[in-house]
This record gives sequence, structure tokens and C-alpha cells, in this order.
Amino acid sequence: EHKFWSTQPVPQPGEGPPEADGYIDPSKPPEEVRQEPYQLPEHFEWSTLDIDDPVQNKEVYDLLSLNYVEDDQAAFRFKYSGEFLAWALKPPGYHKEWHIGVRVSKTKKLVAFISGIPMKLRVRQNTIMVTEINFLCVLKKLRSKRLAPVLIKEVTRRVHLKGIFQAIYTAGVVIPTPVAVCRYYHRSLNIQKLIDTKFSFIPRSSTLARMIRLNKVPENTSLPGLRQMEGKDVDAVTVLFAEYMKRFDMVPLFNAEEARHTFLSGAGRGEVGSGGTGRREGQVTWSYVVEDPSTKKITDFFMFYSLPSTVINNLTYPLLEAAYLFYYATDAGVAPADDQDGKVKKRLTTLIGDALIIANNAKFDVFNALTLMDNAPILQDLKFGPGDGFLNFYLYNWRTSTLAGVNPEGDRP
Ligand code: YNC
Ligand code: MG
Repeated sequence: EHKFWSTQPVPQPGEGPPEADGYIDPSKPPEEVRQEPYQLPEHFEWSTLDIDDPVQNKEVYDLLSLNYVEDDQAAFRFKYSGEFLAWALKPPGYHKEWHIGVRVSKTKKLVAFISGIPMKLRVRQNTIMVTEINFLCVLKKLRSKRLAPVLIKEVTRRVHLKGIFQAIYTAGVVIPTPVAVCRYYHRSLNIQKLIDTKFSFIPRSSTLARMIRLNKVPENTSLPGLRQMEGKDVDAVTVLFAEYMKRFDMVPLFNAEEARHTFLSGAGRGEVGSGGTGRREGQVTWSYVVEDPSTKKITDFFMFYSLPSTVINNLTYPLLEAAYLFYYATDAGVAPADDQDGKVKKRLTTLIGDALIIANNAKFDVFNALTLMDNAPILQDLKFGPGDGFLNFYLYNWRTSTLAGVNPEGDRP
């Protein structure tokens, strides 16, 4: 079935839940790690990409723009910006050796890519150093030639050389073996455009006018003390986030420096932006805090990021502007993740409702979220609808039982 994945240290089909959490293969001392790069097919060569170099950044951008993830109907394709790539690939302590390309030896054309970044991850009660693998991409013309396994083995080797033996990654495809499955939900903002690009359809029982009315978003945010996050908020947000994330079973652990990078991406770092309307050129993240007007305490935080998709074969609308809900935290939520009095749900509905208003004012067409963290219970009230997309979460060389409670409504159709 899985010629490659059956050889890898991942839970195999039919294994059942493990007796205890832990690694599959033990770590190796550096001298036992393979020192030579894996062999590529003839006429191809390895190339380490420098994402800070505008020329190389553009090469990755171009490869992904034309060849990265599409939906099942091949109607939309993710279009990560160069700024997004710089943000995603260069957290504090990143290794440039983990930004791996494959080039045609003769022409030097970039034809494949895979990346890893370091991250501290808590999985239930264990904290492990992992690499987060992302942006695996092979030129369309070179598909189904078993190049992907070579890229995966090479990144694994380079990660092992740095003393890391576990990884986290997500994919739309199902391979051995997801640790969690989430469903994409979508909140329509620009109805007219979503219909014209066939992202959404008018149900038989509705009309365009009715859909526009139902999805109307207020002009002004509702929470007193809501403002853009700034550099001076980093320490408070780092603590708020760490406390809130104790509710969940698989979470990244950020120190203040990592939080600053993740929450205030390059473009917005330490700057005060445009006050939530409009957007700055190349802006990747939108991060906001609630500062209690009387105590001056930071009580809440949220962020979303900009990830447009190419609308394939649409000349009127070449780009769908999508905002993705990313991290958030509120002091209404503490561990464990129960919410018997509905306090968290209530607070988050207001908080993320304000995120929708900011995204709408910034002219995003749609606001996307996954069924993870505390999202699922608030999606319906905020008029999100289920999409066709699912996202599978994977751990490499780490066993734990399937994460529960992540996916209450996420059954595959
Ligand atoms: C995938 N997305 O099953 P078997 S997500 C992992 N993730 O192996 P070939 C994948 N494996 O089943 P193609 C995968 N897609 O025979 C396919 N595979 O065991 C497996 N698409 O290789 C597949 N980007 O080269 C099969 O396939 C084998 O030419 C087949 O290339 C695949 O970034 C791909 O969706 C995805 O560019 C490169 O289709 C290509 O089709 C493509 O013949 C569009 O490969 C873009 C796209 C994937 C986005 C992502 C996360 C990747 C995670 C990789 C696994 C990391 C493991 C941990 C490593 C570090 C460990 C440490 C320490
Ligand atoms: Mg291939």
C-alpha cells in the first residue's frame, strides 16, 4: 500500500492506541547519522535556499504559486507571499540547511522544495523538540516519480544532524497515521465575489440579496480596549498564551522571543499599523489584544494571517483574499478545557466576532478556521459553514493516542 510510509517510524495502520506515549526509534549520536546527502535522480542537484535573498525567495514563491496545494476540484491554489515565506521559515533559531530545494543541474531551475523549522512541542504530558515540516512541493511535471520520499529522507537526515528526531506536519492527504483530523470552516465576507468565483453557491432556498443580508458584518468592533498588538505587549501575551494553551493536548511552547516572531511577523514587528482598516503592503499577520481599560491588563489576544489563493482560470477575480484564524488566548479560559458555565464560549464568540469585523474592514473575502482549540463551539454562532477540506495532523517518530475532542463535527462526508 504505502511503499514509503511503511518503512518510516510512524504508527502503522491497524496498530491501535499505544500503551504509553514515546518515540518509535531511539535517537542517535551525531556520528551515527548518515553524513552524505541522499542520491537524487540523474540531472538533479540539492540546493540550500536562502529565504533572505530576494532572488531565492522569489524562486520558492514562484514554485509554490504554480505547483502547491489545490482543492479537490483544482479551482483554487494557495498563493503564499514572499513575506509569508520569510515569516514562516525563519523563526528564532531556524536552520537555513532545513530550507531544501532541488534544482535541474544544467539550468539551475528550482523544481522541488521542502522545509523544516525548529519548535518546542508539548504532546500531552511530554515536551519534545521537533521540526515542523511544511511547503513540500514538486513541480507538476515531475509528479509520481517518487521524488517526495527523497525530499523527506533528506530533510530527516539534516534534522537528525541537529539532534532532533521528532517532527510535526499537516497534510490534506491521509497517510499513516493522523494523530488528529480537523475540518475547515469558512465565514463568508464578500458574498458577491465568493459566488462569482464558485467558492460558494446560492442554495436553492436562498437568494444573493438574502445571503448578503445574513452575512453582513458590523462596521465597528465591540470589545472595549481592543487594539493592535505592539512590541510592548509581547511579555504579557506570552504568559496569557502559555496559560490558555494548557487547555489542550498538543501545543507549541513559545518563549517571549518566539512569541514576538510568531505574533508580530516581520512586516508588523513593533510597528503600529493602520488601525485595523486597510492593510500594509505585504502584511502577513493581524494581531490584536484586549487591554482592560481600567486595570490595563491584557485579558485577550487573537491573530489571523493572510493567505490568498489563486482562483484558477478566473480573469475577473485572479485572487481570493482569505484570512486564517491562527492563535488566540483569553483569561476566561483555564485548564482543563471544560467550559461548563459557557464562559469561554461567550468570550471567544465576542473576540473572534471582532476578528471577523477587522478582516472584513481589511477587505478579506473569507475568514477560515479549523475545528481545533476552542473553535468548534463558536463557529455556528459566528456563521461559519463547514467546507470540503480536512487537515490531518501527523507526528513523526512519536506515538500517542488520537487526540480527542478536536473534531466533534469533523466526520468525513
Ligand atoms: C504529503 N503531503 O503517500 P507512499 S503538506 C507526506 N506528505 O508514499 P511521489 C506524501 N507524504 O504512500 P508526488 C504527501 N504526498 O507510497 C504524497 N506523499 O508510502 C507520499 N503536491 O511520492 C505518498 N504539498 O514523489 C507516497 O509523489 C509518496 O510526485 C509518493 O509528490 C508529492 O508540506 C507532493 O500537496 C506532495 O507537490 C510533493 O504531489 C506533490 O505526488 C505536490 O511519487 C502539491 O509520497 C503540493 C502539496 C504537500 C503539503 C506538507 C507537509 C509534508 C510532510 C512530509 C512528511 C514529513 C515527515 C517528517 C520529516 C522530518 C522527520 C524528522 C526528524
Ligand atoms: Mg515525484
